[in-house]
Amino acid sequence: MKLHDTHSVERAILAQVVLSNLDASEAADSLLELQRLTDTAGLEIVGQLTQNRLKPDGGTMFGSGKVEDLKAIVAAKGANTVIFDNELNAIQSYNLTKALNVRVMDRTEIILEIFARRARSAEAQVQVELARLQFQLSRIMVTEAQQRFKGGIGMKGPGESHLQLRNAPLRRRVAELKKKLEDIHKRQAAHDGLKRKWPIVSMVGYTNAGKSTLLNVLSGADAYVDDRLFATLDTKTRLAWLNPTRQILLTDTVGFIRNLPHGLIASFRSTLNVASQADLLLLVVDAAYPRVEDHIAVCTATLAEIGAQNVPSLLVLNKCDRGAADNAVTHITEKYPLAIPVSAHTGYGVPLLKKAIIEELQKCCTLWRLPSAISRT
Ligand SMILES: Nc1nc2c(ncn2[C@@H]2O[C@H](COP(=O)(O)OP(=O)(O)OP(=O)(O)O)[C@@H](O)[C@H]2O)c(=O)[nH]1
Ligand SMILES: [Mg+2]
Repeated sequence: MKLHDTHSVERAILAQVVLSNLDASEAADSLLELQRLTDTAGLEIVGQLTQNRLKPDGGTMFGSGKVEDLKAIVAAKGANTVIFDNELNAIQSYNLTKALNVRVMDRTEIILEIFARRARSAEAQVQVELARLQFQLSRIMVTEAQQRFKGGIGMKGPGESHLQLRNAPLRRRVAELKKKLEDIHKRQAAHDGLKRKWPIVSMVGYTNAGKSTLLNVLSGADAYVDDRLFATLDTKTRLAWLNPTRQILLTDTVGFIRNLPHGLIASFRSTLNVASQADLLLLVVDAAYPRVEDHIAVCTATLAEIGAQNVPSLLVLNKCDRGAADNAVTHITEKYPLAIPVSAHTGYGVPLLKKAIIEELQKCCTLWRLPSAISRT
């Protein structure tokens, strides 16, 4: 399903500066992911350009010659958008927009765009609007500082009070949205109190790893599944039977990705909090993905960022029905012997996964310490 209608498709050129600390395959991978993000956001990719640099150009990210090349590609391909895989600061974004005369975005903006289009629940919509406004304000603040600098150190630039006035509605809206979120969370907290009869197992992992598919398999739910990044933005919680005597609450939530914008993490903190408040995490990865260890590393770092690093977890290697997963499974189970290979599509490994969840919960969940003989039925 395309999110965009075909008449208004934007034509995008992807741009990437490969810095010296990135190896070639990592850079290629990041660009491939940007392609998927761009496609998910409904833009058509009509070209791409990369440049190797020791460090980014402070004013335009690419060097000046490469900006000219980019300009030529934009004209030749009739593009109206340029998307950088690298994070652009306000000055780079401003200069590039001026030089190229088309819309310039970076990875953060494209992720924000996807989130904005996908947000369905009131909570997700407020969280995304907040993240977008804060992003917008952070860019304006840098431009303001630049103006002040031009006006002379310590002096107020001529447009400063005007800019502050112009930003006042944005700041008011931010305050309003924060209050709205607080109210939503208060209502949720009251509701969540009722749920603590069962252990909470939260599925986390890289976007597109198959979390929602696994939720459906384990609980018979009908969560939305799609071969696109960020199919899920809202937390879904379902009751699941692990065996005739054991029930858990299983939650599925927004996926992780490398360089997940900090503003989004902050705005989605309560959605992501299901992970830090869980009794057990299922860290789901796509074992058929060639650089699956990178995905594990991104997930581990994101879990630390949301304060869930100490929650017990099981590593779940999904998509084992795909031949490409064989090597990864051998390699990863050597490193993580407790990792569980499964296929949410064929059901392979699911009984073992249920058993492992029971065993882990018996070790770590105070709600749930029954004799192990019962749990192993
Ligand atoms: N081959 C194979 N494909 C799978 C398996 N599990 C899920 N998929 C596919 O992978 C894609 C993503 O699945 P989702 O369940 O939406 O993944 P997710 O982790 O919830 O993704 P986000 O919500 O975007 O973070 C879909 O096309 C699924 O059909 C599996 O075990 N094997
Ligand atoms: Mg999902």
